[in-house]
Amino acid sequence: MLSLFLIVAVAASPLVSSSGNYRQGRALRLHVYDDKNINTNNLDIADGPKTLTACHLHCVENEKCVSYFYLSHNLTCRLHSIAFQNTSHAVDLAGSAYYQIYEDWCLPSDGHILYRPQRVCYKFYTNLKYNYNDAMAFCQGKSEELLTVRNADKHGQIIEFLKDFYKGYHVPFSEFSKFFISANNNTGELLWPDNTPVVYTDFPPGEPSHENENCVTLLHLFWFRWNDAPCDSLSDIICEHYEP
Ligand SMILES: [Ca+2]
Repeated sequence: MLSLFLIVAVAASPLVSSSGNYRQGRALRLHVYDDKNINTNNLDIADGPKTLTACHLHCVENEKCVSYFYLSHNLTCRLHSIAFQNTSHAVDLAGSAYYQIYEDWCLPSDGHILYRPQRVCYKFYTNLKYNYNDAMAFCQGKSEELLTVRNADKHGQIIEFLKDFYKGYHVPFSEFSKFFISANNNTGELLWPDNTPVVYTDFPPGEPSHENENCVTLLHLFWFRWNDAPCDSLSDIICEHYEP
């Protein structure tokens, strides 16, 4: 499903742009969502009818806005806090169109997702299974870094995205996804790769469980809260880069 989605996204083209005092937010229309609608992860329904351009500006002005649905038949504009990644839970709705916000340093056409409040750009890889060292090398090979989660705001955005991403999938218990973050405990203290201590954590009760678990994953089973895990276990990958 993901690879098909990305191919469709590449074929789309930016239709709306803003200028002046607004951030350089532009919007990519994802035609795979034409005449479909998703009414979750809502930020706001703009009061009164809006033109498409006004809807776009309404989103760009709201830093938390990642994407929007626009309904041409009644000029309705609805802002969303995540970038939807599949249509499995969309409903049919004639005249509905879907747009994702991007900036030049973070392009949805190659599968990246922009989170403007922290000026960070993510890409999710769910078909790869790497141990920690290979995950670090994989992201560095793409001139990116393995995911860091230094605060609750960023973690919350990732959780919201991942919960939606997996909503449409049947996931057997044995295949619950997990994503390494870049922190490790190899020196006896949990550190980020730049050797700064990990301050924000979100381990549920019973974790960290420690034994030979020097790396950390966001675990589907825990709704993407933290779990210490062996560094040689295999994980899906989230790479990221910050605004240059
Ligand atoms: Ca553990």
